[in-house]
Amino acid sequence: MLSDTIDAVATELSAQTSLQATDPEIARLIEEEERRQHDAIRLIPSENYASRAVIEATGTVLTNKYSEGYPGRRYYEGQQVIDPIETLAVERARTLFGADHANVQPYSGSVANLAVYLAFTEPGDTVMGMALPMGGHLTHGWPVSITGKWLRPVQYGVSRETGTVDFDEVRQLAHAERPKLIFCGGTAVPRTIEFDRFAEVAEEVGAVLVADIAHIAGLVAGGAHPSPVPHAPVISTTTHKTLRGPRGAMLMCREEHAAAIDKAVFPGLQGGPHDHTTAAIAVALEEALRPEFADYAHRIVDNAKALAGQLMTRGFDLVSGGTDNHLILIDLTSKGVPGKAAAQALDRAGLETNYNTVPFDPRKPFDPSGLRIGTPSVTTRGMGPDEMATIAEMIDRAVDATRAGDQSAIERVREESRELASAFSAPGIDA
Ligand code: DSN
Repeated sequence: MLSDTIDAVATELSAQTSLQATDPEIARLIEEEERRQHDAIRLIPSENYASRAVIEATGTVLTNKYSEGYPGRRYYEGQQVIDPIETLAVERARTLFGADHANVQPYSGSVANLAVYLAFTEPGDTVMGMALPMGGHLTHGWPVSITGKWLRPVQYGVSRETGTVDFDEVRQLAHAERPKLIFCGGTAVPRTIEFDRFAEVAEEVGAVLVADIAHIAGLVAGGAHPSPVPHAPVISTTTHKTLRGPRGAMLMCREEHAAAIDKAVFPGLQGGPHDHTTAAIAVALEEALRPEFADYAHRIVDNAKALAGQLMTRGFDLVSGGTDNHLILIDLTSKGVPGKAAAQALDRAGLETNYNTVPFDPRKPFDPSGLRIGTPSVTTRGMGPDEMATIAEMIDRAVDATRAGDQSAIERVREESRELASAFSAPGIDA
């Protein structure tokens, strides 16, 4: 037992020495990033801390292997180990989400979405998705994306009054434009995605509904958000956000679409899958299948609600008036501070966020009115409602200091945020 531990420590040390010896500059920068992630209060809603086990799986000899094709049907030999790894990942995804079919090979969420277009559309076809400034994603048909250039996108948004999806608009647009695909989900959606209502509209117009659950996959897995599986024949997700896996993506679908989806991913868009990522996805899915993950998912939402409540008490305007999930979109207009200036000052204060457009934003995307924050990372570190109150107070002070140009106040928040961070370990990072 003791010798196993010594061997493990020796292996780890030799791996570190090896990177250090080969490329001390990169080794130092990685170490610096590790320290930065440890010392900051990370509030970007699409980020998280992957477990040590997930990180270990990504840094393995699996990166040396080519395995174009699928388990049992490869174009390269030597798949004795890769096949069971990919099969495990696929089976765990199917079990966790209750899906008929899973493809774990897409390199990223954008590529996963492109595979969906390839499987179901021809260039020039009409597709529908949420507009990027309303909370959608680039690949849901935004004009600068290939999906906006090579297809004919029609875009829905949110109601000016409620900040939530306007289903009258969705229905009207779908009936008028008859899209082949309807994407639901997005990157700045603080409310429950009503998959059932999107499915009704899709069925009325004969469109395929695609649920992009990249942001909320972990919440769905843990039962803290309704599942798209009964309603959406195709589901796209990344694996590194609330799901806490490695950088990667998955597609899930009903059996009738399995062949088209697989063909679109490989050979349609990609060559060899990233087997080290596949293994790490399998590990993350195993972690997400454990009962404690459901507790984690619910705590993310509890924390977001607590943080939202505290911010509103302090006079912050939240798009849609709050949150149902992991994400909060703050409209800073009433605070008299633009989103970018606030995000940059908060970063200096050790509170990592990102500036974001808010629906109907009068400002430009590179300097918008909003701030997007979320609770996956702080929840992973074990923080709870008390810490959310402290974080809201620090955000409030930093935003006031930004308006007043008070650098020393930002510095004081920096000290306090570092102290808060140091009280909670960060998985995957040695203290
Ligand atoms: N970039 C991701 C996010 O931050 O939400 C979406 O692709």
